[in-house]
Amino acid sequence: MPDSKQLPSTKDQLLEYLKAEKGEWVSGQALSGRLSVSRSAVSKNIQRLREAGYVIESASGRGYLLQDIPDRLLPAEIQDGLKTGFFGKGDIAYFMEIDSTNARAKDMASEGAAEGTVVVAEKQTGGRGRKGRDWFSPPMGGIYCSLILRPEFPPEDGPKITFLSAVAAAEALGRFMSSGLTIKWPNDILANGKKIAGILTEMTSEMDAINYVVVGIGINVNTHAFPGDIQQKATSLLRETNERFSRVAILRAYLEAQEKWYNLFKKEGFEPILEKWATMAPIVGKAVRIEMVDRTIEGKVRGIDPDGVLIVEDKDGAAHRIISGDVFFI
Ligand code: BT5
Repeated sequence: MPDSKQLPSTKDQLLEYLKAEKGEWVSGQALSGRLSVSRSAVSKNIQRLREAGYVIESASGRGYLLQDIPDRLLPAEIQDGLKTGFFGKGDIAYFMEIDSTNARAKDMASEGAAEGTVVVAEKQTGGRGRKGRDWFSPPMGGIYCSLILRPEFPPEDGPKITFLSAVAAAEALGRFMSSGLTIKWPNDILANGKKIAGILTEMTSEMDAINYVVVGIGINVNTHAFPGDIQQKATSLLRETNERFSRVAILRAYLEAQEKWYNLFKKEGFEPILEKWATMAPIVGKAVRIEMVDRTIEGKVRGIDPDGVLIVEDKDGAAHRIISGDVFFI
């Protein structure tokens, strides 16, 4: 598997040269000279780029011209201009179709994949939410991405990564949609009250140390329509703004924000994350119903404790500490 220390492949270098020419023709001879490979290796790699969706014209006597870059979450596109130190800088495993990027990332993490490794797919056939629920993952409409973390903090801090990721995702989306974004405890990003992104954090740990955390995020970007059961509660950037967006640009923004908040967490702890989270998650004082695995309670949210636990007071005045569940505003 390629890592950040390996030289870029001939295909990636070729792409870099074509991009640098910004719409100008480049001769096959010039490319073969610059890359120190044969003319036939140039044409073979041009073919591979075309198969990946790049539109490259060729004409005898003129050479090659990069006409269009596909709207795909290709590793070379994600890394082009990515302003992170390690998230997405090493391995990016790319799939046209996969069951679940989280499942793949967990396999890779258990085989030793480094922190910052990213798994992306254009489509998921078994995209998952919490408690085994489905995540609607149509081709090219959204971003389906999982990120491997290896934090050196105790397992009880693991769930805080969900808060951190929600803040990062909301901040990143805020660069593309200026208002209407909120966070719903603990893992939903809403746009004007409808779900635009969801986060699934999965972790394996020993008694006193985390082995790895996989943060899976699904963001609805250019999705036009949703199936019946989620039609009323799901939305996308396209539906909210009537504009199509570059999924690569959004993914880059998310990786950058995720790394920024992760570094802050490591340096200053959970407080600044929770503070930011609270400004984006209007829940305190709200009447809610919370459905948990074993029970449902109704009451008023009194606050969030310093660990992100929701404090809900029921009609008899009893306070409940809720670690995970589904919130419904009533
Ligand atoms: C989540 O679960 O919101 C976490 C979703 C995480 C998906 C990502 S995609 C990349 C990575 N690989 C995976 O396999 N998963 C992660 P939860 O809070 O349980 O919400 C699930 C519920 O949201 C479903 O039961 C539906 O009601 C609704 N839903 C399903 N697909 C949706 C979509 N595309 N947009 C909005 N809502 C959706």
